[in-house]
Amino acid sequence: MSITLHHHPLTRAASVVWQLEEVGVPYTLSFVDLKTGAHKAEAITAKNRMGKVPVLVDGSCVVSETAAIGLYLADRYAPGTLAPALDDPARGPYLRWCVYAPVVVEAACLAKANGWTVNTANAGFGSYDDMTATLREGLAGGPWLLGERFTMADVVLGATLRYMLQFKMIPAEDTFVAYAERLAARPALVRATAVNARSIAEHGLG
Ligand SMILES: N[C@@H](CCC(=O)N[C@@H](CS)C(=O)NCC(=O)O)C(=O)O
Repeated sequence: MSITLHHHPLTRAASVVWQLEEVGVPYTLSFVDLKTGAHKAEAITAKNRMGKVPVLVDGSCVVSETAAIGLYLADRYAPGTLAPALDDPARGPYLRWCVYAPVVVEAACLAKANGWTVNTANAGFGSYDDMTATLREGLAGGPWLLGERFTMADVVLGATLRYMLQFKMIPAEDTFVAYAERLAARPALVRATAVNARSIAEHGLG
């Protein structure tokens, strides 16, 4: 089977390149030109009705949503390593952190950045301060979310945290910065950054 990532290097698709490099499977990038609206054309909307990237196609399997793509790749290509096995108790926290990134971290950061006033009891992402405290505690054991074990949860949540730090949507506290530095040293992230940089240059996005 061949894997194609519908990609734009300045989007969340960049972190799927990191996911792919971590699992170590061959893949092809298919550039989606957001400027020309290519993501709203049928080639993409037939695969993801949202008309958004990333979209991953692996043979007859189509997956969208960055966290879901990470979960898929780890289960399919790195079971027992990047994805804890189904009967491993670590599976619980693993799934929790993968879902926490888009559902809580992203949403709480967006709410704060945009000054949205929400009822934190009803809003699933709760309060920004509870979110940062949860992350702080989650990373306290380190070096990774599951302690000594690096998993796809570190890629999914780590990519979100790196983005939030870059755009100052999360405070540059030692715990968060040190975690981001450990992630930046991952050879797979170094390779992914080079792949994304080549795509930026190739498509004149620099
Ligand atoms: N929840 C989706 C979000 C995907 C998303 O918003 N992608 C953006 C780029 S980062 C996009 O395609 N935006 C173009 C548009 O919506 O017009 C995920 O996590 O993958």
